[in-house]
Amino acid sequence: MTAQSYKFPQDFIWGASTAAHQIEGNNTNSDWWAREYAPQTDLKEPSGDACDSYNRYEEDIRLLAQSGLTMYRFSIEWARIEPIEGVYSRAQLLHYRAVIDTCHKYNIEPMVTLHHMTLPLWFASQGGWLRDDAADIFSRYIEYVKPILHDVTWVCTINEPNMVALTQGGTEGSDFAASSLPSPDSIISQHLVEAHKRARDVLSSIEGVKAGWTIACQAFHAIPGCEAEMEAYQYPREDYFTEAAAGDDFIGVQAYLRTFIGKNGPVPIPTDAERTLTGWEYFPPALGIAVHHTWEVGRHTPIFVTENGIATSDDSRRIDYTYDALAGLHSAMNDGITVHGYLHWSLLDNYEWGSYKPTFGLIGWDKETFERQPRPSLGWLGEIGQTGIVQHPTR
Ligand code: IFM
Repeated sequence: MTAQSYKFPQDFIWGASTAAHQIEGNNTNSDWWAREYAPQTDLKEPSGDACDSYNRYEEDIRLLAQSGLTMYRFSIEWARIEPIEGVYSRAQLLHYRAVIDTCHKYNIEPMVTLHHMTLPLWFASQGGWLRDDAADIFSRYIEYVKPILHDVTWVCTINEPNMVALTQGGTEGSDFAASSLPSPDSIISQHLVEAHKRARDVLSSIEGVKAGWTIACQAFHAIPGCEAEMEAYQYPREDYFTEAAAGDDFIGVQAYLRTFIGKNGPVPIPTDAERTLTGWEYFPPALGIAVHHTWEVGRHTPIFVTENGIATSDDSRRIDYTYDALAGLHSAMNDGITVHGYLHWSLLDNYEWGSYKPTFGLIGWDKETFERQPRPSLGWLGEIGQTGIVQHPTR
């Protein structure tokens, strides 16, 4: 039996995502760096040089372009731009402008994230998102960055605000989400929504810009009879943030896994279920489910899949997972949902918040030399980027 192939619209955008702290290396003025190198750190390993993408970004963008993909989502690191409160680095700003220019040089459309998990250490030490003036401080940073975004269309204000609120401002570790999610801090949640709206206002003066934020979607399922418990669990951890994004230019959906909710909250993953290297259940339909849910809760705001992927040491499993996830996405679009594009997490094996073991990359790299090692999944996805046709190589 041959597997089905799926044709996506001509103007559908295909690409891959990364985030600064997870690939650049030496993000020394951030809260994460301080946590990683604290004497009693709770993390398995520090980020160190990461994959040195701070210096090697051109090679990374070139590999992405050569594969056939046409969009690169990366983040600007606030801790580099404003290492001390009120002290801005012109050189760092120009570094990120060079990354945008490099995207254009290779005909790659950039999608720029302004905040992806890590904070400047000074801001985090003063309470971070708990501060009453957090939105003022964040919008001041965006005012500074705005001039380099003059020809960028797609901008994400804050990555996974729901995870930031759950982790009291960004203390997620690599085992996170393998079990139950902590309770979100409601003050942080409110301040994040305020910061997002203020950021959108600042960005709105850029002609043609499309701004949104990107939400970690869990594909929640209720155990029969526990629908009310599921709603109570899901609302502050996800839907609150999706509702706040209704009417934006787009909502970023980031989906990897599903979570069952019973009478007492999340139900453990069955012991015989296949797990990925993050400990999450292998569940590709999560993407289609999350897209449907976000479309409803976000009151039909257009969607962009800004992250989806799998941590695995078996690249053929990455293709299996992505093929099945894309089948769900295709079906959601056939149901009338507007989706602009799909960005795979991740372009490169990345620092997965405390560990390098969960490998998400379409590209691996040598730990000693940083030599890039593109995997077959990069070529496979790149071809989809060119043809819009999703086919499995062996099924
Ligand atoms: O690596 C993370 C990313 O930083 C945010 N979304 C989920 C990814 C995989 O865990």
